[in-house]
Amino acid sequence: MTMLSRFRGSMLGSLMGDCLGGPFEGDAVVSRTHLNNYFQQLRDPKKRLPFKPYTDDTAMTKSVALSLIDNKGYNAQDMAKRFTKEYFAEPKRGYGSAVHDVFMGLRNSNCEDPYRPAQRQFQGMGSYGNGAAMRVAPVALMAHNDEAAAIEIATMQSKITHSHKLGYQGAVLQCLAVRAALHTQPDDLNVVKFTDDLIAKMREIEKKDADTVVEDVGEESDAPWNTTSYARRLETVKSFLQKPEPPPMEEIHGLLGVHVSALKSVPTAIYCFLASQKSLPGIECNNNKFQRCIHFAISLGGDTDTIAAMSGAIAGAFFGEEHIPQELLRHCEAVKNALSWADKLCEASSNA
Ligand code: 8NA
Ligand code: MG
Ligand code: MG
Ligand code: MG
Repeated sequence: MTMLSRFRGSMLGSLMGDCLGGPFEGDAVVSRTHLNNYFQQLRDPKKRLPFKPYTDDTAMTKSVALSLIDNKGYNAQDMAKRFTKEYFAEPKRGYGSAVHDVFMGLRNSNCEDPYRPAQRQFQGMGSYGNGAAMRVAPVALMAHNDEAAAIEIATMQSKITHSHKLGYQGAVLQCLAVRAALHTQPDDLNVVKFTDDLIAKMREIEKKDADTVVEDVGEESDAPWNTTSYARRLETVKSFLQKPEPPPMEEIHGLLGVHVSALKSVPTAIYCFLASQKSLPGIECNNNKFQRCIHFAISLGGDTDTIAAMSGAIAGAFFGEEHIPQELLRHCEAVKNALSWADKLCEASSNA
């Protein structure tokens, strides 16, 4: 499989998760029967169905991709300007409720300090939403040859909107997962080793960030900053993968989460990708593992578009364009655009 096929797979996977997951965003429960019917209808060539628009996940991914391409690397001010322009051109793409203030601040200051408005969010705490992680896949593609650069750019692009440690660390984890998928041969995937490698990397990153640790008051509280460690969440992912069957939904919700916070969605997206390597009870997918991954992510409910977009970006990078069902893609908005971002990122990254 070529790197270009993986780049295209990742951009299409992210787009598809966003478009197909969108109709379920915010649903606490998604019926298995309903979801199987949904996918069956989408795959039926005779069915005429409403077109599935993309949301903020893809709108922001587009800005990250085009900024990296046109600047041949990271340029904070340019990226901030693109986020702002995109938002004010189409503010109704389903953005998070607080991020509007960042775009207002960026527009009013003409992006003079592209990090300043984000630092003011939530009384100076910064946002820990998953908005920086959901858009990070192009960084993994652009910096696929350079892990240190990938971590640095993933962090800095986050801080334009998400300055809370859990916001930018979540983006770094998602970026590392896409990079790992790009570099894993399909026959060589060991789901436990894949998770262990991410745990080791996140331990290292969390250690370096330890000066900004927020007091850990245990697993029980609902506030996401209380379980501050991505490495710990990934340990849970590993324990789930070691069971013969996925745990009950309540356990996935309780221990990983399906929330708009990065901590309670990025490890979940990684779990969806890894768990879908095997058949999953109640998920009908014509034995297509890529489809299984998107389908499983949506079946968890909650922030469905974003979790499916993140797991789709990882799965697409792993399986490549060839494994993404055309019958599903035809329902998604902006497929040609996503392919052009992938092609240009591939060219730009090989010249980097
Ligand atoms: P964000 O920065 O507004 O964060 C998302 C939410 O997380 C906030 O609105 C808060 O509720 C909460 N939050 C974040 N940081 C803090 C904090 N420090 N203290 C207390 N609460 C906090 O936006 P974002 O870009 O991170 O959001 C991404 C999500 O928004 C994605 O799921 C995306 O699809 C979209 N989204 C849209 C809808 C919709 O109605 N269409 C619903 C949920 C999410
Ligand atoms: Mg969406
Ligand atoms: Mg969205
Ligand atoms: Mg969402």
